[in-house]
Amino acid sequence: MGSKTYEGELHHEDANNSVPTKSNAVGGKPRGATLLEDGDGDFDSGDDDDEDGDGKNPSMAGLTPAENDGLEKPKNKKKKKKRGGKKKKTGSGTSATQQSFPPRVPLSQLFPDGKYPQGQIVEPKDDNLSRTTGEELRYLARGHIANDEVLNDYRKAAEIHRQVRHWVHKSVKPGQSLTDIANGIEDGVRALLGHQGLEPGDSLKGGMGFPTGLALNSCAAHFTPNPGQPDVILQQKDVMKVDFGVHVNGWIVDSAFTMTFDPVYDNLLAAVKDATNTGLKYSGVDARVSDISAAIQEAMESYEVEINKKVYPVKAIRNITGHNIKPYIIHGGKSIPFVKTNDPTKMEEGEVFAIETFGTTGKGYLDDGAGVYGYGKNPDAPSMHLPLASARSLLKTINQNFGTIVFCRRYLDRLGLDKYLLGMNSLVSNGIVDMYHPLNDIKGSYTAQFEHTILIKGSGNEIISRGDDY
Ligand SMILES: [Co+2]
Repeated sequence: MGSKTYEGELHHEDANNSVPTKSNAVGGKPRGATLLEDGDGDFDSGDDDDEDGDGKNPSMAGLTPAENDGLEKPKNKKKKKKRGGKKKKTGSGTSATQQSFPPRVPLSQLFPDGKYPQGQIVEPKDDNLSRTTGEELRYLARGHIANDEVLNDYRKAAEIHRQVRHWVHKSVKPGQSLTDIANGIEDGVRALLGHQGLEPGDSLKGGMGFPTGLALNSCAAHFTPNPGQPDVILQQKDVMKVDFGVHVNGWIVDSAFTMTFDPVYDNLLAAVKDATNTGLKYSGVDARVSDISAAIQEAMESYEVEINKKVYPVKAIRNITGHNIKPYIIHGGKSIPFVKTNDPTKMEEGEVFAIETFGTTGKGYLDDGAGVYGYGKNPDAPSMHLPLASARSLLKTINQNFGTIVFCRRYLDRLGLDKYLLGMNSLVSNGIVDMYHPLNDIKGSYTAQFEHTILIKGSGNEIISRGDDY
């Protein structure tokens, strides 16, 4: 899920310190790296010292069609894929059984020892080295007693993401409706988590990290099917960004890829994949946002793509960014643009980032589209008396089921809610809930996205959502 920057932000940031890109921690103290040789490095939740929670999240929004139809919707029945708990080479889990197709076997059954495979560990670039003393390591360990558990939760969320997207790669085809695809992804995630999220509090233990994004063509991000609106059927010529999140105890894996069914877009996808991998490579303790962004842009804009006999330079989109992630908060206040900036903000030990990039054949600037993508409770929501009973009861439902996790109308419908729009409008107008809209480049353009979640650790960053697909 991308973070939309405020309009013009990138142009004033030199003069204006209050933009989200640099919301905190300019030159923050480097903290040490922790690391154990088995790769179970401690990992600091990053919520200790800079939780200013300025909640300056860029706007997001979403929109559109679909009807909500139930939960279970296996699409193509294909033969079972064997892929029991796909393991990364370094994985320590053992799979007692295999994942089904569509995926419905809870991950805990595939990894009976409860240890989930680690992601890709990458050496930090030399110029981002952080040095840590034993003393610092002990300090971190004391400060973050739940570290191993947190890391394991994170790896579980990532493995669920990989297994569910494996099903997407194999089963999603033109002719299917976006509602069916979204429901299929969400049914898979919830089944593997073992949390259907139908009882109060259940989806706070594990659930969708944000509304499943299925953005087509010029729509770059923040589109999810909504109940009661005309459904959209995936076409052969479409470029679809599949962006979904999985959380375990609030630790959100945010990872996305682009699907196409026509090789004409291959270079567009290659540009964006390269840009995202470049961003990941430049990430690390003490890495500067400005350096990461410049490297991303250079990689992205070294490509061109020919579509319908016209050659387009691939442009990096200027007003949506990667972002850090905090527990239950998808946009933690730091932003990683895909275009050059002078932002001196650094990544810090223990932080989590969603490194995503978007490339386009359009103008490289996104506008809010019609409709709604989703809603998210503002972490700094004012507490106030709400005169409207429907707003009060809706807020209670939100607190019980989502907290500050972004959700969409389909997620409310499956809880049995209806007629909540008036209450929602009241929550939005009172600043308690933020609303997100679809983000579109110009009509006729094509946009693509790739995204991974990376844990910043001085001893070796962990691209936790890395798979053999992207
Ligand atoms: Co994201």
